[in-house]
Amino acid sequence: MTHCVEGELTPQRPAKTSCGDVAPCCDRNEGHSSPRATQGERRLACGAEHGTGCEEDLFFVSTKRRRFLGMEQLAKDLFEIGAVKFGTFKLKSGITSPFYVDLRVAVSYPRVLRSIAALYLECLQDFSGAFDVICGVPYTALPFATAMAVQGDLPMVMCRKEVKDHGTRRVVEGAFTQGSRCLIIEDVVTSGSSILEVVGALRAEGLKVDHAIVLLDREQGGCEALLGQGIGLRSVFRISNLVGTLRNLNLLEPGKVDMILDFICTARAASDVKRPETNVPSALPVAASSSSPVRDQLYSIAEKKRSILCVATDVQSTKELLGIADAVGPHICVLKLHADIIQDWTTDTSRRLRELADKHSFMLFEDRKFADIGNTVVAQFSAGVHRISSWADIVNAHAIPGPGLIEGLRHACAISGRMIGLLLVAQMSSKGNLIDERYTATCLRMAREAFPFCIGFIAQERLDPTGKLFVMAPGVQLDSKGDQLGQQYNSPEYLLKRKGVDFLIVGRGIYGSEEPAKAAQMYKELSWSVLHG
Ligand code: 5IU
Repeated sequence: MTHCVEGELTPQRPAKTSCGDVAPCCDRNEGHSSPRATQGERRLACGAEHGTGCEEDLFFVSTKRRRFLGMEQLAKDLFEIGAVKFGTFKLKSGITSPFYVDLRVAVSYPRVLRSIAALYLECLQDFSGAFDVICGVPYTALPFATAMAVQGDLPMVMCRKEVKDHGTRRVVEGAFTQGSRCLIIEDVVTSGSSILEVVGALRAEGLKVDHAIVLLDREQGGCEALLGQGIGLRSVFRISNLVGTLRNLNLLEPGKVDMILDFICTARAASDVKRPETNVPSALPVAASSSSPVRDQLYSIAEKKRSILCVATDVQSTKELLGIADAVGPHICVLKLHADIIQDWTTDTSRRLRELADKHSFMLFEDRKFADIGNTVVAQFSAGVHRISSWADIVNAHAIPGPGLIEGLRHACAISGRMIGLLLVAQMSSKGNLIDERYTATCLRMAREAFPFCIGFIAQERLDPTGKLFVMAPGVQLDSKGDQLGQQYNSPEYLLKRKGVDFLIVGRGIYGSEEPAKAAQMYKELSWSVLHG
């Protein structure tokens, strides 16, 4: 599995030596690496063994702490040597940015260079794969990769930017064999294009490349672009967490921090949200194992039943609900409901609904749209008449209360012992709704941070270019443009082909029709053929 992650959150235990000692690949007390890995251990400490003893847990905690301290010190150093500046800067693209990053100056500060190498080496421990060589992206990352190679005792290759017109005319210098697994080292990622250039050259020479580490991710879509090309990116810092660290160190005023975060969000919205309306490929092909069991189950059902259809059942009695569920069951991958509309809801309703979900193989989506503080949603999710966490497979929430809400739901989900996926409401179908592009972009950021618990969005267009976070779109009907209360309908073709959504939610178009089963079959076949025809 490859995904975009940052350094401090998921430290792994270090590799063990052959005699069983814990042997960190970096000497963290010094903040730099110890060249303990031998030739034979050159899997770069990626195959870390996980013990169960409590000493190891203590080690785990202190590893995390050491990494955090290393990052804090480096953030301070980068600020002090002027590698990261805040003010008003005109970028090459013409955009005015409130921050500027130029890591080239780091080569003049051996201690900073050592810290950079040590933090890259720390990141290595988070990979589950193995690497034979590393390769720095020219030019700024070359000294970084070299320092890392020396500190970590890692073989390196170099990829030329320009090929000489004399001599060997080699593009990749150094010792490697066909199929050697290469890890890319980069200083800063914006769009990901520099990394992709090097990946192309390395792959053309027969090296296998599927991971990169970057010191700083500017959070402008590079991570997703790389993922789209099969490159998993790990970053030591993302710009938002570098800025947060500097604020915590009192090196940045809160007002400036807000301005910078606004800039990051707006720039990301421009790269993520404003896409051309034509030829947006649907994400269904991105069905490979995603590390989210709920997402994987949904995609597996969708593929098996050849259905991307979710039926919304806004009916008021258990009898109607179960009747529709049984009728449309064979044609859908998800049944969406509002339990609070059902007048005679009992635990028997949820039990029988689950039986139908299992019988026809569809998932249950409670459209509860949680929107309160974390503490309250925990209770709304798991207690009360509906006890949603005991039967739902998917729930949704508004992002407006902030990450505490997501944490609360995740916590309640863990307590329930069931696998439940969350969708954030990032856009609405109703006329005059108050959601704007910035809010949507913030939802995207929150969802990425909450993956794999958060698996996607309720929205009207594709938001995550990689398709990992999918979109279910409500407001779908063939025969109507809307209702009297602001609902707006689009056709399956428009939403799937032009807007790149992944699943369609159809309510009255199906449960309001004379023959819901027939209508469901029609929407199922139509949407599947739009997608694959
Ligand atoms: N729904 C919307 N639009 C939204 C959101 C949810 O229609 O923006 I968020 C829900 C409401 C209803 C279903 O349960 O999706 C759509 O039903 P109709 O197809 O009957 O309009």
